[in-house]
Amino acid sequence: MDRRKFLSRTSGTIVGGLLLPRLGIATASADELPAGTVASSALDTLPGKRPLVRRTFRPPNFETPVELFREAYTPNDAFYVRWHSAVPEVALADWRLRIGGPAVQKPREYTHDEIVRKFKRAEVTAVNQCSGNRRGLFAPHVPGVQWGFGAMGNAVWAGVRLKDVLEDAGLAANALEVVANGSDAAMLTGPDFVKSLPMWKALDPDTLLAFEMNGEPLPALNGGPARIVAPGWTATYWIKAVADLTVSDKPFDGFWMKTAYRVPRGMFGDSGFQSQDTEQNSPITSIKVNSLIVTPAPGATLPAGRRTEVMGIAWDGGSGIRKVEVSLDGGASWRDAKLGRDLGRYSWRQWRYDFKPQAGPVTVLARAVARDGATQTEKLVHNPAGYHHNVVQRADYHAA
Ligand SMILES: Nc1nc2c(c(=O)[nH]1)N[C@H]1C(S)=C(S)[C@@H](COP(=O)(O)O)O[C@H]1N2
Ligand SMILES: [Mo]
Repeated sequence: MDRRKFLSRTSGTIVGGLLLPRLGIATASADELPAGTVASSALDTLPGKRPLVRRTFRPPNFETPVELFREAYTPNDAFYVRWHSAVPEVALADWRLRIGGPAVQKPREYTHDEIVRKFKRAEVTAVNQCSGNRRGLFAPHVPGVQWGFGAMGNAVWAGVRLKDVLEDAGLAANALEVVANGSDAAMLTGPDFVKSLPMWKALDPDTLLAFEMNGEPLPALNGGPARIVAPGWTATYWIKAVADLTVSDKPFDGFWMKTAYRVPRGMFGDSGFQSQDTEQNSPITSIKVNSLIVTPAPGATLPAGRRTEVMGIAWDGGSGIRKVEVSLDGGASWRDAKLGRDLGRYSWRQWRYDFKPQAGPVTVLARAVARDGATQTEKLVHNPAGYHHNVVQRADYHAA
């Protein structure tokens, strides 16, 4: 796959709301745009951001240029942006979090001050990756935002445990899901963006109500004043500008749960989200093990006969990275790359591989193996909404 060709390509017009009836999975609706919105891949700026790769302007969908993944933590001003709606702007002083619903004993409302005074600070380093990252690489093409490699980033998220806040409001024995809603309103063309989490994930001590990203207040574009951080799960669950939590005793059946963000049942293993599984499909949940070759950029000229270092990153849905293997002979033999510092099981991990290329074409393959034994796929596992692209990475160079 030639990344330069991909990045310079202009994606087409997105068709809205295509539904595959057999599986009951919405495709374009899953990570989509209203019909008629024109996608483009120009570098462009958003307030407070350095130039990012623009996929759509309204709503703002911008990805991080791959070379920025050289950094262990993705800087806030380079972090990708994905909205289904206009971006809400809420001042921290005006922000409130309402908790209620049929499975809450003491429905109530918190200010930011109350939350930080009452609950212990908590922090997690985690990859935030859009479910549709790399969708633009799918062949055959699938509708939706035509993301390249940059709908992801790694950051230190800080705030309080979602568990502490939920337990303070009193959970009833029949609590099944926590439904999170942000203060963004629905676009004219689509339903309000609302997502639910199973209780076990909402109560996981690593799941946060976060106010900070890399030591700074969350930028509004990335969900300030507060967002859900569900480490290991794709970013669709990381509700931004969160305003409302409903603890429910029934499976939440809003469009973005029931119809969108789904994969054929069993194609990617157990979802871990039983109350949302149907016979045909499951919600997309945890991130699949993956890697990325960051430098040198594909297409670069390498110095023949001299030491060259390939650098990349690898991550998964929270088991951690066991090893990254590199092949220089088309997959006939593999050698371990050197892993960088372990920044935590939800973080990505840097890796490096040294070699002396011989003059001529050079192809580098990279594949990560997670601690749970999972590895990347050799061929794309095609699915209607374009999720979980974790094909073994390939970069083509020329040595001279
Ligand atoms: N309120 C709200 N939260 C949201 C969304 C949204 O449209 N509205 N999009 C979700 C999706 S699909 C993704 S990929 C992430 C993107 O997070 P980021 O913009 O901080 O990179 O936010 C998630 N949280
Ligand atoms: Mo997403």
